[in-house]
Amino acid sequence: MKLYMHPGACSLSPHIIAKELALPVELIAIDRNTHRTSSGEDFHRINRNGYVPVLELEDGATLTEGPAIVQFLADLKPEAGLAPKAGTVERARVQSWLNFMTSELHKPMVLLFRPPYAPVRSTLLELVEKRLGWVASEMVGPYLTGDTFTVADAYFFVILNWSPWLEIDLGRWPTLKAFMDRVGARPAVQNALAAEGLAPFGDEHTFYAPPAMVTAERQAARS
Ligand SMILES: N[C@@H](CCC(=O)N[C@@H](CS)C(=O)NCC(=O)O)C(=O)O
Repeated sequence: MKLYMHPGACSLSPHIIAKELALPVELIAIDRNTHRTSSGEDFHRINRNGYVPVLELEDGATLTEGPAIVQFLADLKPEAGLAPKAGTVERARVQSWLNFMTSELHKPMVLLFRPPYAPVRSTLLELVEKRLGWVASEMVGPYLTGDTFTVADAYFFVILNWSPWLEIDLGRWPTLKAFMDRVGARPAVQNALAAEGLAPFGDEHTFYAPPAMVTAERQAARS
């Protein structure tokens, strides 16, 4: 299988799940400026929406939309328990979290990265922080649905990892900071981060960024 991705973007979520399941996945990085692969292939021919992640199966079929991709991967090895059996209330709870992540957090956070949305930045930020506060108040176990790590946790980890760039202080919610550290300590997560060339940064090594950004941050801290 091939995973079309940008380092550290939402495509890191299915990448983490592939590592958790020890599924061989070839990473195909898309140039953010040219929208091409390193071999020059036009990414819009693979996903006409132009965004990652895209999972390409062995027969050439493609799957888009992160929440669908992670469930597809988890169902390849149900014994790993990354997604409960389809049709159960437990599975619906995981899907509920995936849907919450994609619509209530991922989308407004992506807009916060885009200059045209600068005029509504404070409104978007307020909404995102309200939603984060709600998740923090809902979490009673180490993971979103309780004691078991699921595909929804990988997605949440990736989204939370964007906090420093959006100037969201995760320290406001110790539960979420502890969640980041807990998920970041998983060997499969570390493998996926390393494979994307992402290194820990900041005093507490909670977040991960490409080396160029880490170097810039260290230089800024020294000056
Ligand atoms: N609805 C899509 C959204 C994917 C998405 O927002 N991808 C971003 C990276 S996190 C992207 O590729 N942006 C580049 C672009 O839109 O050109 C999903 O959940 O998979």
